[in-house]
Amino acid sequence: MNPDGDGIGSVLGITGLLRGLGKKYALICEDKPQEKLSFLERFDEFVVFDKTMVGRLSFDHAIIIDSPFLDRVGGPTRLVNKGAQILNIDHHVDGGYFGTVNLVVPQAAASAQIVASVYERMGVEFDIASANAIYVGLSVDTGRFRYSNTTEEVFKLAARLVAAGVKPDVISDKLYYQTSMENKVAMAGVLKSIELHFGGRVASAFLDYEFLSTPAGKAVDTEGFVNQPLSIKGVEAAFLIRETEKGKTRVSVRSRTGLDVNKIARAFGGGGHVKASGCKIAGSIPEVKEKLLAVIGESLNHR
Ligand SMILES: [Mn+2]
Repeated sequence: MNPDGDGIGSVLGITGLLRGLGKKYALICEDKPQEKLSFLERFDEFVVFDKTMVGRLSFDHAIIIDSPFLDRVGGPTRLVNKGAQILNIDHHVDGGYFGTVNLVVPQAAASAQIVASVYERMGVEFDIASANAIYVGLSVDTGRFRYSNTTEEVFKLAARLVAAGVKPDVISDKLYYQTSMENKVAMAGVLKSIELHFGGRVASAFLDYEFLSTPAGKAVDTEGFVNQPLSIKGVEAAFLIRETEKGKTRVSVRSRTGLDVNKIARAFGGGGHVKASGCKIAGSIPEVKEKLLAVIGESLNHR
């Protein structure tokens, strides 16, 4: 569901291995992959799940990448036969270890890093399509090589990918510097909505249904918007509320001091990473904001 650049990059990243081994495969996800990733080779191989596939397609082997729980995969799990072998590749902190084999490495910066390690273990060279895809996963999940997960290992892998032919300037441009006018309008709305709480330690922002239901609102990719409230001096944690339907919201929560936002998202049935998590909360924007601030306030008090 809603695969990000690491999810898509990792899946495309492993196709080079599968091809090399002469395997037949299909790339299936619940939601349409982000258009901005369409520059990646083999992107067109992705198919979006639909119910008519059930019974028509079935698999005895599945590789599920960058998803902490089987629930997060959605419809495609219905194509996996009972007793099938599942390889679970992931780096989420509290993964469900739902695979027959679990290649779950919470210390990894990105699932793409784990995919790359499979190449290395098998002694297989990266083909350029897979190298580009793995680089995308690495770049997206390290916040453009900026977060604290940007380790020596990450740079060493990036260097190997560049040696394999990846052009960092080209990829950065495609990923981050080809936004739409709608994106700028939405960003303006986010900036206008920013509020500070708890003496400036927490910042909130939102996009309401009135905007998100317009054609411009529907077209916009809000990934990274939460970094706007987060990047204010003194702010330890920030959240962005997106009212996707009347009375229903999707929330992104971020921290830059180690305040565990995974715990905060989990309080609402969501989850993710210590510094980056998400959840869905029912209610109007003011209600959701109040609920979140109550839980965040608790966490701040316990520090
Ligand atoms: Mn990831």
